[in-house]
Amino acid sequence: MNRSPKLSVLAAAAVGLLASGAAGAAKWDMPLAYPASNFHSENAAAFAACVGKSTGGKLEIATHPGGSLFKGNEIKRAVQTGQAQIGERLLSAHQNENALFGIDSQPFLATSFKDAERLWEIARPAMQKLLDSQNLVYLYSVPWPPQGLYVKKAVDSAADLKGIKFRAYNATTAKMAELTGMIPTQVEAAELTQAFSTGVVESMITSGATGNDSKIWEHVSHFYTVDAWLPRNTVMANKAAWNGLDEATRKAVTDCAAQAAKNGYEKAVAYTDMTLEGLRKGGMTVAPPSDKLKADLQEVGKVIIDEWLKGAGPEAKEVVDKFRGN
Ligand code: PCA
Repeated sequence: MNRSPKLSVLAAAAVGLLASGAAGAAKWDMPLAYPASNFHSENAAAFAACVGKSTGGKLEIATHPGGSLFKGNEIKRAVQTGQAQIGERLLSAHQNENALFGIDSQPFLATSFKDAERLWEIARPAMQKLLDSQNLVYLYSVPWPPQGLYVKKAVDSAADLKGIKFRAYNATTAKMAELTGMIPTQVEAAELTQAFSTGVVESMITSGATGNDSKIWEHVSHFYTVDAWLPRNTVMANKAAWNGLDEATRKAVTDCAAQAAKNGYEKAVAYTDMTLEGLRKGGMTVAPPSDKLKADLQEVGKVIIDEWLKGAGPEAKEVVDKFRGN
């Protein structure tokens, strides 16, 4: 009761020391938006294990898959503000903050794994700088398999899509829906099953992996391998949390991150055919789009990318020019 202010300051300092561990051990929370069994989440768990092991427990990272700690659309802000020290996010969903975040989701710009990697390598310095300006430290990034179209019936052209309720996950998917006469609603992957079961949405553009994650064959019948783009999940840390690590720990994290980028890429490639097979096993028709459907989507895609470029800053334009070899 009579504790002098000086003593309570000392006590608080002692508590602070205990919380961060006398030997400087730290515990980080890593929110993930996708289910534990998803390859990105498995990869993140392996990354966390790698960090724990190579730092001898000096930094322990606890992953929280399925949007259990923060929902997909909350993760970036949570890491920026330090509510979580590290997290994984589909950055293209933040294109409204800066056009550069949408670079990986421009229709038919990079449609193969190789091109998606090349595009990302070109974009990376600008992306790292942008994240840094937002209090975020870039650690690694992994592509999703190519994006295709899920529908409840056979479709031969964009005209067949008119009036369909469509699940969007970023600006490009929403715009694609609008321009083909569909009605877009933003839905996080964790809420997909519910959105399809309640009829809130009936179609989407995403990977075979996400279709498998949500047993989508219970709701739709066709998957067209449009290969529209390969969006990415990016793992980033809060800058203050990062600066609080000693040099050796940072090196361990960076090394584990490089390994995770490599492993994640390989998993994404392997999951492409595996998950399409999963859709077939679920009873779905998996087929390439008709020439007409592909041409229609490419036409719409051109409108989207041209508009995006108009609103983009010089960095994004430079990346695209370099990628296109201009
Ligand atoms: N799955 C994520 C983004 C892209 C993908 O393949 C999703 O549908 O939310």
